Amino acid sequence: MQAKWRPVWEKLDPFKARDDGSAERRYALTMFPYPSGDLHMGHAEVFALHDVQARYWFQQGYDVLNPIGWDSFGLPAENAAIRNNENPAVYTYGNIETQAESIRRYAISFDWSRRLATSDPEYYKWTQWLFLRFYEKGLAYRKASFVNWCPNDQTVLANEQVVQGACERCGAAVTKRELTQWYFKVTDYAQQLLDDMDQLAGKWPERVLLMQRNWIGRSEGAFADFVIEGREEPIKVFTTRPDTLFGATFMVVAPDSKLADEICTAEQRPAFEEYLKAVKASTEIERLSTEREKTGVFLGAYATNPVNGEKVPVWAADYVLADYGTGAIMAVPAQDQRDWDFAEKFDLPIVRTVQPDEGFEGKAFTGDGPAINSANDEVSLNGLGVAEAKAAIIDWLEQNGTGERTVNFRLRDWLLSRQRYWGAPIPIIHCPACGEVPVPDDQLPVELPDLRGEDLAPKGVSPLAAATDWVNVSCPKCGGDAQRDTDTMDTFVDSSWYYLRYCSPDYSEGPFDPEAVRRWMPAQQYVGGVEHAILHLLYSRFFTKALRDMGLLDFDEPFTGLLNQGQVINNGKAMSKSLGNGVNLGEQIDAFGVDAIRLTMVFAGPPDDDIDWADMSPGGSLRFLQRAWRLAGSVEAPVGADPATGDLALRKATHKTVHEVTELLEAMRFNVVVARIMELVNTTRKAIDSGPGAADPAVREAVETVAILLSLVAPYTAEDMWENLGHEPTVAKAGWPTVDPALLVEDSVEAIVQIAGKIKDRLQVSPDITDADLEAMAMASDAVQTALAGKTVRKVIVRAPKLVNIVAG
Ligand code: ANZ
Ligand code: ZN
Repeated sequence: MQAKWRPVWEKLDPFKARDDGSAERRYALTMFPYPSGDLHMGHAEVFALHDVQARYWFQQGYDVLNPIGWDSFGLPAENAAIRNNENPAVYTYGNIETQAESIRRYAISFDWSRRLATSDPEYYKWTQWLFLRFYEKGLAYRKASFVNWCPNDQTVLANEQVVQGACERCGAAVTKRELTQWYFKVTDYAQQLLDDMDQLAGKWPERVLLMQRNWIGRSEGAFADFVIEGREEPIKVFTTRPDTLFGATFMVVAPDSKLADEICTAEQRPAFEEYLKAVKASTEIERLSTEREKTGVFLGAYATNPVNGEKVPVWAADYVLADYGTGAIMAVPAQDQRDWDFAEKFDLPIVRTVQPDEGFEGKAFTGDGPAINSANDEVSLNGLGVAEAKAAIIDWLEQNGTGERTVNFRLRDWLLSRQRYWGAPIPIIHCPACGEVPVPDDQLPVELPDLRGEDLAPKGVSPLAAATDWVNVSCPKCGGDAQRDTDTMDTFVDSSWYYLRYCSPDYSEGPFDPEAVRRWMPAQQYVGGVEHAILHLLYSRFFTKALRDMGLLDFDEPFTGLLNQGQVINNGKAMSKSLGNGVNLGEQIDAFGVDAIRLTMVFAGPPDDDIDWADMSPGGSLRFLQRAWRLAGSVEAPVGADPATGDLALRKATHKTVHEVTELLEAMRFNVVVARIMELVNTTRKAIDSGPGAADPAVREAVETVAILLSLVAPYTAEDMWENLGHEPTVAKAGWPTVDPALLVEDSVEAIVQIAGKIKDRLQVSPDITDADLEAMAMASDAVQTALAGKTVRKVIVRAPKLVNIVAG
């Protein structure tokens, strides 16, 4: 069937977006693959689910944009290139061809004319162009800071790419390095990223919204100023509990902050330096762990608590992070367990300022309660609950000029520099005279020089730095000797805007044609893995908002629908090389065919559940498809036979199926859709073999319906059925069957007969039975007669067609 239909479809090209205003538009987007080898079972699942939605929209007559491309920059290609002594393009484009062929075979309804790859110079030209627009707006900037460093991949990592202290890609323990790097100012959009989630409520999975909310991590609180002897600037701390200020008995600053280095006294310096070394070797996860024994050093300095004038010692300890809040905290051991542990260990004072509940036996008390020990000459919090006490003390701080109300976010700026080769070069030139100079737009793209093999090996600086011919350029501003930036962009930059490029992939005046984007965006459906719940989706949302503020887009959110498919696992475990439990997609397709694999994926369960391949039966799927296919060969009624003259029961079954399947598709209950198609196949087979027979026009109607519904999941089988039914290809555009509401009326409904509130019988009755007829039927029931034996009927209450209640005694 594959050999037969592929050329036919390729010629018809039925899935090309028309974009001509002839129908309402829909944008069906699926996360584009990374070209590492051939397609795998995970791709097969996500594409199968995505295609149910896309093909449903095609059948409904929408003008659907369903594009495909490749997220083709990144480390695996570079590592393969080092191994094979070649340029990463060889691996990348080889795999893209392999995957493209597999996707075509898998018959996903993509519009191939829009195909793109982020490593194409025509694509990354615009990635660089976008970077420059961000740069002009101050949304891309360089700063020196301690960054996550993967010692194995020899590159920095974004916070998002550090999973439990390890490199997301290779699993090596991540350490810290001080480097000057490029950042995107995502934090400027923290509040909007949070607020606009209201637009996604009910359209995105709740857990994804929750993950984003937590990642953004909004905290309301205050800054408070602690003055240090001999230092003009006070130390600002960020606290979510300003009400506990009277209990702040010491301060802690992040050991790896400038502040710690600056205020440490000469006497304490050796101990501090020693401590700092140990801190740098530990991960953020370790540092924030509450389990771990607290460590720290006294910096030799004292600060003044602004509310009570007490002198409190300033310590450095690794549980305070340099890049959160101000990198310094006021420690309140009585109300914060971390501070309590620290105070106990180093023998620092503890003063309760919130009265714990009766019988409280813990250490730090974090609950609500009346403030105690919290008054100075001007303000008293005593007796106030936490919320009122916060408000009162912030007012006082603001009046005194020693603090202010503020909001803090956990979200940090996006570190985008990578010291690797296979990415979009950062289009900046460093000139000794002019500083950072953007590459002029008309010189884009800054193309990668042709490096290969050992040239690409990780060295801790970008491999591009060694390509001196490429690096050394004249400054676009002054013409003097200057050097290109040698870092490349995080590949998440590439994938933050590809969905916009799809709208006009050949546009040469900019990254996208604003008119085309206006026509297609936002995408109503985005299908992909939950592993992108934070990074990719947050970055794409940030890009959308930033581009909107530059006047390039006119919407707030790029994806108004989101479906996260589950994982395909095997024997209860994620497939992996080390477990040897991988399942080869190509072999599965060879054994069972594309349709059976697709059907198995869709039928396995709700789309967001994991699929354990060990429990699946692609052979069973194949047998079902053969059963469905045989129906088409059985039909004897001619094309165009009027179904109205056909068997009523079968017609009702057909129309009810379409009605239910439509609702199920809208609710994305794709597995139940398959179950309903299976039922209709069985009903139709019965009608042929032992009902009205193959010549009945209702049979043709039923089988044509099966073919159309099945086309969403099993395109080859459906196309073959369609041909056997006497139609021209393609069934994919046959049109969604219309439901005759008259045929949805049930033949009979169930009426319940009760005596003294107890059910005695159930009757199948016409939905429009009269009260009198229903009462007569109830009284004639054997079960009712038996139950009434020897009793007198006092009253009969009838609610046709559902209920008869008999009172007897
Ligand atoms: C005093 C205090 C008393 C605090 C109390 C909490 C409870 P979230 O909610 O996550 O924003 N903090 C501030 N900056 C920090 C840093 N750089 N590293 C580690 N901890 C830091 O947490 C804010 C709270 O975390 C702040 O409020 C501060 O401790 C601490 F009973 O200030 B709190
Ligand atoms: Zn210059």
